[in-house]
Amino acid sequence: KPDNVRVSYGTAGFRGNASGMEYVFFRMGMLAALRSKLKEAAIGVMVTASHNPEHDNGVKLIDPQGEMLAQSWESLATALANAPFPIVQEVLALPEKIGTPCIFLAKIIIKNLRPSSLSLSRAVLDGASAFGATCHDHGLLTTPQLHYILACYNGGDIKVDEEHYYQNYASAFKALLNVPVTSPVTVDCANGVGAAKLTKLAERIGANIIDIVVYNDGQSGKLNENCGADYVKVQQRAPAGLNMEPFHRYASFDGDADRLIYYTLDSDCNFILLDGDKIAALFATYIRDNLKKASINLRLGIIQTAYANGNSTNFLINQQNIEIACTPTGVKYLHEKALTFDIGVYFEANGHGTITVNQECKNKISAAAFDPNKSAEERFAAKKLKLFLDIINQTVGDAMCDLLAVEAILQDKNWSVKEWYRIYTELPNRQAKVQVADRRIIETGDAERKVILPSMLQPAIDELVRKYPSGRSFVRPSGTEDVVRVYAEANTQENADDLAQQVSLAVY
Ligand code: NG1
Ligand code: ZN
Repeated sequence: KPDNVRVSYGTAGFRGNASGMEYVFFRMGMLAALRSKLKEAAIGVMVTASHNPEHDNGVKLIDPQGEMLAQSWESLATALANAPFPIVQEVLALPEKIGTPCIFLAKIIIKNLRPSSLSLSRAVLDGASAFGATCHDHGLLTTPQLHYILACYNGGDIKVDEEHYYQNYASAFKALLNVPVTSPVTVDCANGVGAAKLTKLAERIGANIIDIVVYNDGQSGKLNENCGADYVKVQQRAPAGLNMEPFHRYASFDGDADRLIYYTLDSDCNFILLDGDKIAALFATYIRDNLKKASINLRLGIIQTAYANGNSTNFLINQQNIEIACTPTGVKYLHEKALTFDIGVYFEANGHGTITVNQECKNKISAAAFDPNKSAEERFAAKKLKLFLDIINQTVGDAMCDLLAVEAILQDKNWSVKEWYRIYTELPNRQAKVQVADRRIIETGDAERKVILPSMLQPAIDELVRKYPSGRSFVRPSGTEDVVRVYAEANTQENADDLAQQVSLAVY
């Protein structure tokens, strides 16, 4: 462990340049073993740096039901990762000292990808084994597959494997669709793990039901380089080399397949993005409409972050009358908030999101599908809703499941991508990043929409924002990169770009 380096468990665990990070992974193996012991359940360890470049890597822990690591343990993870070596040695000697055999009731599940992943996964396994944990290495998986497998395992299905995932979602999708999807969807898999996995899922569903064309399958291109959901969202352009035709459906995953973005061209060949906000709007309105048709009264909410486009928020509140909540960036916050609704639809604008439904509500919907006191139309809507919710991976945002869900809704509504993107028009926006000496001096409040410290920064941003019609801007320190992120939106692209640049200068 280098003496002068401090790492912290951020938005998505530990992440950074892979070289010299073994000690962090080893210690996270130790921590996973401890947590497994405490919870008397399997804990997941995901080795990935998602959409970051190939030379980066990262590690995050997954709690027993497939949820993110409890926030109270994040500071323990940070403390252990930064502890001086002798302390770690003492902790390692703990089992002998307390005289208990290192028997763990659960397993640690590992996944790996990048060139560095093999040795870093090894470090996790070593750390966990040093505490006597029994480890199950599941090899390559997408992040959401690991969440799913872990939740099933702890639910009692100890034989669960990857194939189980495909069978479950392929059959759920086929049960929902009454006729095949008529036109193909092309999916850029960011040269990541999603390519092989999506190919398998598509095979299980069958090309006669849906034609999924995999692009960027990792055979020639580099992971996340000029492709993938983050590239498409931030650059607002198609992955390099993709030949697009107007109104065809294109989608991008990120490197570990937990983000999904759609896009297309209009008749003038303008690039049209359908991001996480638009997916959330599609899901939420579909659920709301079917709840209404089935005469089921449940509390539906959408959870967004400050990155949600202002017009998506307007559309949902003012035109659709759907309840909205806003949380800080990071799926753990969105997920937690979603659980406070009967049905929660949460999405980050970058395409990471899912739907949560509590069991009682699921039962209510299932019961309505067979309720003799309801009309045939009501029962039909309830059944459709139940089948729709079956194709959602409730543990975490899952690009493959979300793709199937979008495809199913479009098919059911007989919509092309055109009707979908026209539900509202996005305000032009721009994301930028600024390198500063220490990004941690920036503190934010109000779900990251306001800067608290340094105190002069927010008044400066307010003054800049006032100059632009429909202007909005905020800044926050990234939890995964050593940068401050800047977001701006305004009435025109030029103004949004300009505002982002002015605010970047104010940060600098
Ligand atoms: P940071 O680096 O904290 O902005 C990014 C994303 C998050 C989340 C994490 C985890 C944006 C603006 N930020 O976090 O939403 O997805 O990565 O991958 O997209
Ligand atoms: Zn990801």
